[in-house]
Amino acid sequence: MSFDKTKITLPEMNRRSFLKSSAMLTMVGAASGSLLTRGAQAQSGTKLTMSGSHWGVFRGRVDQGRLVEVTPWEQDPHPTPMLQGMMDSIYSPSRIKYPMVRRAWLEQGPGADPEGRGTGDFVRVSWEKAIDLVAGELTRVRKKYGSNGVFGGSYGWKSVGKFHNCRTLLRRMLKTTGGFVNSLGDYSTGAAQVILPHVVGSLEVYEQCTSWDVVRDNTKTLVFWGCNPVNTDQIGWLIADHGAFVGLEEVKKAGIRVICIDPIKTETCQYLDGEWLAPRPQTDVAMMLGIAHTLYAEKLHDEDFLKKYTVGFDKFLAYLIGKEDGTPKTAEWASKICGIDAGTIKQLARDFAKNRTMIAAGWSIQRQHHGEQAHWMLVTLCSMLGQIGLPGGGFGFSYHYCSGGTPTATSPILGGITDGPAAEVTDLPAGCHPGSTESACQPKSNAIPVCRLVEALLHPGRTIKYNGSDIVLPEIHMVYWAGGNPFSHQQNRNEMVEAWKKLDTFVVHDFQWTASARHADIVLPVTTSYERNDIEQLGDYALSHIVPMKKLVEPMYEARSDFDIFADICERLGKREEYTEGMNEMDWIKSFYEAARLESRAKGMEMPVFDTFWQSEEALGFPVKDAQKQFVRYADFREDPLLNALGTPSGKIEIYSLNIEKMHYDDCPPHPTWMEPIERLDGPTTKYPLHIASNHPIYRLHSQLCGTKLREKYAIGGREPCWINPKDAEARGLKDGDIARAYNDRGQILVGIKVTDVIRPGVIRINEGGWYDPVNPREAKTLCRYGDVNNLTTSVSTSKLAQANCGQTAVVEIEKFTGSLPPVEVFIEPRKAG
Ligand SMILES: Nc1nc2c(c(=O)[nH]1)N[C@H]1C(S)=C(S)[C@@H](COP(=O)(O)OP(=O)(O)OC[C@H]3O[C@@H](n4cnc5c(=O)[nH]c(N)nc54)[C@H](O)[C@@H]3O)O[C@H]1N2
Ligand SMILES: Nc1nc2c(c(=O)[nH]1)N[C@H]1C(S)=C(S)[C@@H](COP(=O)(O)OP(=O)(O)OC[C@H]3O[C@@H](n4cnc5c(=O)[nH]c(N)nc54)[C@H](O)[C@@H]3O)O[C@H]1N2
Ligand SMILES: [Mo]
Repeated sequence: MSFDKTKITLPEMNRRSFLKSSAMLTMVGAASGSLLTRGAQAQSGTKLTMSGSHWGVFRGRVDQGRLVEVTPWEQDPHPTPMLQGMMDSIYSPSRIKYPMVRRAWLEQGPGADPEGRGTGDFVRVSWEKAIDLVAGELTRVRKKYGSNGVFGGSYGWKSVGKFHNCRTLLRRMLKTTGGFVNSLGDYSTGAAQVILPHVVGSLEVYEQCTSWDVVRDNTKTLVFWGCNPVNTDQIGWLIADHGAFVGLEEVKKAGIRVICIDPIKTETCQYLDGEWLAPRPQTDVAMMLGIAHTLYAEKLHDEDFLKKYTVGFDKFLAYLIGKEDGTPKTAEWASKICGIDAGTIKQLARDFAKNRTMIAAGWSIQRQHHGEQAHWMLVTLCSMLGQIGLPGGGFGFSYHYCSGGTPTATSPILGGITDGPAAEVTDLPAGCHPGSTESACQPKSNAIPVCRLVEALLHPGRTIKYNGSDIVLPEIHMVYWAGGNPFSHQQNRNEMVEAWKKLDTFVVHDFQWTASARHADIVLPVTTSYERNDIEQLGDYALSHIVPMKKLVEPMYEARSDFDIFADICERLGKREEYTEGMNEMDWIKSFYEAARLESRAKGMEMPVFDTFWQSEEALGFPVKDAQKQFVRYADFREDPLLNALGTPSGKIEIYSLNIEKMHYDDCPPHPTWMEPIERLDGPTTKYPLHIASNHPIYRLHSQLCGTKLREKYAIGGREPCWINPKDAEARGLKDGDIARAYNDRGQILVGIKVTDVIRPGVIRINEGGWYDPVNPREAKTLCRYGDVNNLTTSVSTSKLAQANCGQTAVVEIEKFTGSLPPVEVFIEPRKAG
């Protein structure tokens, strides 16, 4: 089976020009001492405007007010094909044109005909009216139910930009006007970011990794454990820098041994000619235990490291060798669970111990039931190997995300709009500083774990456990979303649809008719970031440039920016001045830049005045110190574990956690433990024969860009693709191009079949982010005709510790669809809207 369609190659041309220009820039910066480095000027004569996105820096060419061409920035080492979908998002037929209100809600009031949500019966209203309705409803709900009646957690990937940060702008509006319920954590690393502070004293998942240069020069075995950087490093939370692609290319050139542990032979595995091991999904902890047991049995573990840098190995050991529960976690034991043969597991232990080994782990392995255990067990395994803090050894939890491992530049932190006075921020999770806008760092009071909103709607007043505390789920009557797509990202869609019926009001800001907008009562059309000005940094880890994000085209139809909409709502509630602080878009952008300029000066660098920067059509570059290029994670801890103690209670790596012990959670024991998920491939209680890997999509950012022409690159028969192994396809009489129905007790979706041997038998792949397109929204568990995988996933939480989502926990059956095919309708505006 050829893989060409999805194979992402690394263009040599771009790479060479990247090296040339970056070398030149460093020289300019070094010679002048203060003068900052600047990119090449745009060719004179062409009207190119610079901006940036999750997909990278680009220049847009505008002809008669219309964006006609998007060119990746010359210094992008590996532009992503997704950039080409961006232009279409401005002009796609799924664009929301006007403020819209659901007819029943408008005519009969909040909460009317909740079953009618999603049927598309909207009425166009004026902006004036829409603002009145939203402001009025906020007042009504707060008066009747208190500020806890309004949920503004509004999780999502929005767009880049320090000013038009719609989620923060929403919280700012809700805080200014009277409070709301916030969300805790995120969907990406919900389990790992709660357990790892107990284990290594920091969130770790969003921490810089040992640099790619150090890996290239020192690592002998590079393991990608559920980790696919060639796909997932295409995007950034800030503007994507794509530095990891340079690192991957170096790894390939150096000929380092690569092992990929993944149910799919990933693009990364294929690019690096890696050895592919495909365990049963959700059994990684068992496989790691098998490796750990072999290390111990063959005396390959590093006792000195364990003694000096960790606590609790003895207690874990009792479990590992079976003293605690009578079951030694041997390679043979692990093999029965994970499906990798015992000989291979043992050999991995020997190879890891013999050579300098770096384990790069992705996050899918913790986005599953008992997901906390995976990263804890990986840290434990790496502690036994004793290479943490050595060049090219240990673990890295962000190589696949925002190009972790790309050295960090010496640059100022560019501030952004905040959600209000920091003084109100109390009771912060460990490792967070007040005023941080990170979702992991929101105060715990008046906040619920991000994926528990559905549970709160279904069971208001219920007390749930969370990381050692009790949270009483509030009684929510109004949900307000800006910058996310909950009808895409939340698991168990049909349960969610039921829960939503309890709501009086659902308000959504978006620029496209997503499933969330379709299920809203009030829909407000916003501008894309290409229709407004902003400013942003390049590279979450690299932080190498400050990028002017200049408006390319005028707002389409009646779209307005989130900021302007919220300012008007605040005005209705008498708070405009507090909200805007008397400043407009350019005032704010300039203020962020000027603050960075001051910080920069303190670091001995001189940034140009704002107008020069803004007019330049260039990203402003900052130097990278050699020390950063040679960065080794945990080198300082290894060098002096007392002076550089970790943020854990013991200051060391905690293989056994007394804090977790005190919580007495039956689903999160105090040391890493193999725990059966509620369902898995070939599991003891499993009802369905196939596991779904609901991975992150290759040509989308979640649901973003699903409504664009990029869909032509991957849709099969107009539906979301489903990869399936030839054996499983044959057993079901399925062939390439067929339309099939995937189903379980939770729901059913249509998908287009792609038969491929890069996927393990027993596993199918349906990416997250396909737009939910219910055939009949009034009917329970109705068929989704496009292929939103979250109709099939479970909403169970990882455990009482993190209460995180389990998007990767789902088993299903699939069959050829023989009925008459319902046409997909989700990519145009709702039929009855108008
Ligand atoms: N089964 C399964 N489910 C998953 C996952 C999985 O692996 N498997 N992954 C999970 C993860 S890690 C994540 S992060 C989530 C992602 O879930 P989301 O972050 O909710 O997904 P996006 O598609 O990025 O949604 C962003 C929305 O914001 C809108 N938007 C963009 N810019 C603006 C703006 O300026 N203003 C406004 N008002 N709106 C804007 C976009 O049009 C889009 O509709 O999904 C989660 N769900
Ligand atoms: N192109 C693209 N890139 C993205 C995103 C996107 O939507 N599109 N989203 C971004 C975001 S918000 C996030 S959080 C990150 C997500 O980053 P990750 O969570 O790491 O990404 P996934 O694609 O969910 O999974 C990574 C790999 O794990 C494998 N896998 C799945 N289940 C298992 C398992 O049980 N065991 C093992 N060993 N492997 C398993 C999958 O086959 C896949 O190859 O990606 C970011 N990058
Ligand atoms: Mo994510």
